[in-house]
Amino acid sequence: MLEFYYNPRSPMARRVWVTLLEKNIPFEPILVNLNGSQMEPEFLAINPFHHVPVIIDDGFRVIESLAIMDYLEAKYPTPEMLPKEAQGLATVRMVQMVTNNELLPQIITQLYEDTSSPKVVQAREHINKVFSFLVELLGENSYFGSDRLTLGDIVVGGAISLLVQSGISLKNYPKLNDWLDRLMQREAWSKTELNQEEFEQFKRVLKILRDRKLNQASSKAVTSIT
Ligand SMILES: N[C@@H](CCC(=O)N[C@@H](CS)C(=O)NCC(=O)O)C(=O)O
Repeated sequence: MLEFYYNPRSPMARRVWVTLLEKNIPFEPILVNLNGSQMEPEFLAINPFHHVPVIIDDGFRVIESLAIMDYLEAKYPTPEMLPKEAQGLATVRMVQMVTNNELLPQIITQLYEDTSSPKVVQAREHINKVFSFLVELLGENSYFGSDRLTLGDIVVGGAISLLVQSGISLKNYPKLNDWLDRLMQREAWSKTELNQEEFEQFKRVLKILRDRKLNQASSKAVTSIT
């Protein structure tokens, strides 16, 4: 059976988790505690970059959430979640890339900086720009790039639900608000949504991981100039 290495508080793992549930693919969940066990040799042999999610399917290992989702779509094509026609496909890819490149970095600022700091003000402006762009992309469709759920919805849905939990409102974006409600009514989404306590845990773990990354980057910089 397909093995799914995950942590329930990882937004990247949630993308894959929701895809597995929406496609009704049987899987064995393997919990990776992100408290250091991702650095153990056994897990590093599976993913040398110490990240969840990872899947192993028929002996084939896939890392990187977007690559895993593409793999699942190709191997388990029903229900179809990646439109084949040009505009639908491009829309899904735009949504995925804009989420990773424009939205996720702002979420980090939004979560950890003081709400009155200029960084948060800038982050909110950028988030609003992304929201307006998403409304345009959604158009009259129920989902991004299609009238059925797509891999674009899964990626941006996870990010926007985190933003809403962190206090960002969609009230100025009624179409986006309705779209998020549609997602959250689906079983795969309610099952994988964090409750408030889990959300606070997620923030603590993310802060530890982020500080560790920043420390590694600064000690590398010191080594390279000494
Ligand atoms: N680009 C990767 C990022 C995965 C990622 O950042 N995973 C985090 C959890 S959300 C993780 O496992 N962090 C553990 C660590 O950095 O040691 C993907 O999309 O799969």
